[in-house]
Amino acid sequence: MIPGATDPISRDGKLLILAYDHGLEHGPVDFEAVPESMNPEHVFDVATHDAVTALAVGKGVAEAHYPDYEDEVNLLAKLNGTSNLWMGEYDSAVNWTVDYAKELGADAIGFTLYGGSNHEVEMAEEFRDVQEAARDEDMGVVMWSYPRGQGVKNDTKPGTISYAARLGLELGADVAKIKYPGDADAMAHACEAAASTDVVMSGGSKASDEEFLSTVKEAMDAGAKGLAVGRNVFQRENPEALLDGLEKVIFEETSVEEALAAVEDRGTQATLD
Ligand code: FBP
Repeated sequence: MIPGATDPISRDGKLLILAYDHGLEHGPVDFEAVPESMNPEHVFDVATHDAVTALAVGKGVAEAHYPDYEDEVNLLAKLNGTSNLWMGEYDSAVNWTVDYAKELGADAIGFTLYGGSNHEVEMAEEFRDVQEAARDEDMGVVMWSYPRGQGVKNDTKPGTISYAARLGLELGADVAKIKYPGDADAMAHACEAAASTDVVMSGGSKASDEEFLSTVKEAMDAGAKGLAVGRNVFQRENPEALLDGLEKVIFEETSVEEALAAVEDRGTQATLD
């Protein structure tokens, strides 16, 4: 990590990245819960919430929609990604270059690395090119560090998640986005393993407000610098309410109870409106 690299996508050194690359990674099925989330404009609007420090999207969505939001939203260009329509060892296509992301107004770049895949070597070499190009442009680098594939038996085992966090440091990411390893001690170990690379927790499938905010709180207390979340925000009818709660826990370091009260307040307000 180089000093200041995450400044354009963080607030007080903390990050809340809204991820919206699911249309590519999972397909439109992820938008069924809240049909308006199929339209990128809906999610760009959500990303204007004060709590969101960057929106992570792929090339096509950025090209079509970022020009309308460049004054209000920080862009994290997710450079590689692939559908789940094919079968085989984990891999991901590099769909756009750092230069093109910069041209579209990106503030930082994101890249998935599947450590443990039979394609890890090629992916790490692709990451090298992207990371060095990002350094030339003074852009921060966020690694989606997801150990997966033939070499990995359990991708949320504490030792595996700590290794994922460490890969972020070793390969030159400013931020390593990792899955929550199940408990606070394991998360603290992963944050230690990442050393000077910031760690953010990956959101996962939709959970209740209380469950999700409690896990985020645990991760923050264990040393995480924030969150990169998709479904837990855009699969909610009132995503702004949960973002109010996340803002409390992440940036104001409040208790979960206080964060839940903020979620409820916004819900009540929506009912009155
Ligand atoms: P979620 O918060 O919805 O889990 O999003 C985080 C993310 O990394 C997305 O950027 C990506 O599309 C998705 O998870 C990948 O999920 P999976 O674990 O199925 O590969």
